[in-house]
Amino acid sequence: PRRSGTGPPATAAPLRDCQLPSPLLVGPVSVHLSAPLTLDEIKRRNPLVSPGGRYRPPDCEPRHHTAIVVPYRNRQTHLRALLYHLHPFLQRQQIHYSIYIVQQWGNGTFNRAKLLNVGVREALRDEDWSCIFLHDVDLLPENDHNTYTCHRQFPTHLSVAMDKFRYRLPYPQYFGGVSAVTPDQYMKMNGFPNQYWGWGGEDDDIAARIRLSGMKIVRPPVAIGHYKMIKHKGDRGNEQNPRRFDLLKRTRLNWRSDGLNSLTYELLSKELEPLYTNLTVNIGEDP
Ligand code: UD2
Ligand code: MN
Repeated sequence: PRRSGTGPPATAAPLRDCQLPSPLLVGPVSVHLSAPLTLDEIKRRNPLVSPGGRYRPPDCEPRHHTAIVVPYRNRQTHLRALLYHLHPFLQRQQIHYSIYIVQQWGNGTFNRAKLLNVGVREALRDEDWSCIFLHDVDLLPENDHNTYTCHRQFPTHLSVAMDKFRYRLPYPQYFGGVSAVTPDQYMKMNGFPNQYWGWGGEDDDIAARIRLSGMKIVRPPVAIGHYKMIKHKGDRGNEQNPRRFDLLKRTRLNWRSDGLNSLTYELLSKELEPLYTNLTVNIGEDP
């Protein structure tokens, strides 16, 4: 019988560990972006996803437990495209997972890194995740051999080859797009900066923290880390942050005092939607 919920089964026989690699993988997939489906249709295509956007392989014991955290505001069509692609993608990888959409409340300047901090903290309240993914809403993975799991020792950067950068890494320290940390790695680097309001810089700050806390970045092969970014303009409320260069000069001085250990926010609501957990959060305003 299929176990329900996330706790250990009461009477069911233990499941065998999922095979490695997953026999369900197909490799490269073509990602088409025309006319994303409605949420109802996406749910119908993913019948085994339970409220909150949670999933566990039904007939084997998963080896990986991954929370996907998406910083978000006002990107409905991108969100639908992401859910449409990511649910089947993760199920083919036979991972136990959950998708968290961390929605910034209000019209203040957007703060991606702070939303990611909130997502990590809230996700870890739910479950002892072995891996946490930090995922832009507009990036769609194009090869399911790019597994959504963590490296034991070091943070991972997954989106190494995007169509927007002609399928190359734009610069060696680049850490934007899609990345992953274990809870231990996250604590070691004191999480992410809270002070980057507006577009840019926060991903470079995160890359610097990794180095400063004695770790390095690992990456999948370029042939596998392919992503499509849905084309978009800059959002209102997320204008380029003119202070990003000054902030980046201070990462070395600030990373120990700004981050996970200085995070404050107000969780306004948490809803278990059919395809994702929606966290609406007041993260304050650019002072
Ligand atoms: C790049 C990086 C991204 C981040 C950003 C600078 C890539 C592929 N990604 O993205 O990781 O470092 O630069 O901050 O290079 N968002 C909303 N609503 C908004 C604004 C942003 O949901 O109004 C979220 C959404 O998940 C989006 C992400 O923030 O994907 C990054 O913002 P972007 O897509 O506008 O920036 P982009 O594509 O230059
Ligand atoms: Mn983008």
